[in-house]
Amino acid sequence: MIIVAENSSPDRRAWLGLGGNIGDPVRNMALALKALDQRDDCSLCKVSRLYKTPPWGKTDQAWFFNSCAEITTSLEPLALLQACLETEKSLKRVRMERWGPRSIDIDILAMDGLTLTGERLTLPHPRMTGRGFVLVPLNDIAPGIVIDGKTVNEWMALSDQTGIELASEDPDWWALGV
Ligand code: A4P
Ligand code: MG
Repeated sequence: MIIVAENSSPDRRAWLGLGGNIGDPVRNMALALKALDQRDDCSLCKVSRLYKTPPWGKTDQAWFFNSCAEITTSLEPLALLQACLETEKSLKRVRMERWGPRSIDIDILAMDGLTLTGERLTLPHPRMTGRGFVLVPLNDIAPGIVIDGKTVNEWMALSDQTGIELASEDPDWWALGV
């Protein structure tokens, strides 16, 4: 017999962009991925390799580490945003200036088939198609998903990847040592 829980919503795939440039951002990203995976309403499916990237937007700050992950979730978009913000907070992120230094940033890049424009959440992430530090890791795990009419792989080919370096060859960088 199959029992379907009342009020359960179907799982959707979502893609997250993670980054940080103060403290120990690699450890923070690993802890964030584990924390999300431990929730009943999210499970981690794929994690990109780890990249070191020059700062975008506000350039007089330390280089970033960046990665991307694919999860499945039963959460509605705003609840997933809340889960990401709570995870950032639990890792002691303090919001200071826009595009400025941060111990951890978790952006929702896209959710399966959803387009949304709101005060608190815009999907797909409005600036993702122009950012090498998002597209290079996302291309590791989801090269074929279509964002604003082009695949991630096509957007990546059009993006500026100057200075982006692979920081670890180990695909399980996030599973180790934390
Ligand atoms: N928000 C709206 N849409 C979304 C979405 N799709 N995902 C709202 C997540 N949040 C979304 O975010 C501000 C608010 O945006 C959230 O509370 C949510 O309601 P924030 O993280 O507090 O502010 P922020 O990150 O400083 O600003 P913003 O515009 O989100 O910056 P980004 O786009 O996150 O860029 N350079 C490199 N190399 N690597 C980086 O990771 N990151 C940034 C920050 C700048 N330069 C970087 C990197
Ligand atoms: Mg952000």
